Amino acid sequence: MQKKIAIINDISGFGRCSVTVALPILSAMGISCGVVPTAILSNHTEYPDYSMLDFTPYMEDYISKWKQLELQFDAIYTGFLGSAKQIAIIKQMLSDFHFPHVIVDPVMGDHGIIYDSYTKEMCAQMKELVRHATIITPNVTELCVLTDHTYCDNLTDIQIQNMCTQIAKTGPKQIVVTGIETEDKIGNAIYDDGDFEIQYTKKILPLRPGTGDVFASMIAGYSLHNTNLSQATKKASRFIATCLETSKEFNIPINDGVCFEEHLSLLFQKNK
Ligand code: PXL
Repeated sequence: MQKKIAIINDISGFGRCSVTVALPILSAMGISCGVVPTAILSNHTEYPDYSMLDFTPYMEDYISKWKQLELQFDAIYTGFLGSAKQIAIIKQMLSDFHFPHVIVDPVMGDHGIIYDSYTKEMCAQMKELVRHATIITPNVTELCVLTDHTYCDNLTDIQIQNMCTQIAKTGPKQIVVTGIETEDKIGNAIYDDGDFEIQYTKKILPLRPGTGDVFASMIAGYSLHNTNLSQATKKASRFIATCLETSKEFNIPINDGVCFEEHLSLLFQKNK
């Protein structure tokens, strides 16, 4: 049976992030996708300028139609949120529908810096949403926000494990912490219901916006294919490494994100 996922994320018109990443990746993985937009932007916020329409006022009506249609999903996957009220709307959606898998990518910032459009209130609300998740995929910056730690780019393995344990006590039993940087390697920490490991791979520079969206989309997809979290993380980071090599080879500007289109066939169903 084909699996179905509800993607709650922004539409950034340009720059390969959020919905323009999640839709192709999850579709290639053989999953049927529905989309609830949280905001519509001309381009993502890492470019020097952007315009943004907050979709909050339309979301409740939009979701109520899905309810009327009695749509059912195997999973919900949330990413970039455009306002604090959206969290309340999404929490309501969680109780109105039954989602066996709740994947929350707590998009708030990167490299110690919170994105321009994320207020303190939104970060606080994100912590609340995370409590309802089955899987979360924070980067190190987001891990620090979620656990009330000052940002630090050289956390020890034990610190990361303790922070995961702290979050797991509040809800999500599966956590992947992305973007753990050493000089020449990049790591993902996997916390899976008490088990903990860190997988390191070669760092392929430059790092690019939208990488976290490729990663979280694949983790969402693999959770629906019942791939264990450690294997899913390995496969996602291998795929991203391949795409980053191509991005470099094609001279894709950094802000234009991860060039994944050339490699989508690697995700087709035979590989699931
Ligand atoms: O990739 C994360 C992301 C999602 N959505 C918007 C963003 C970013 C990162 O910059 O700006 C609008």
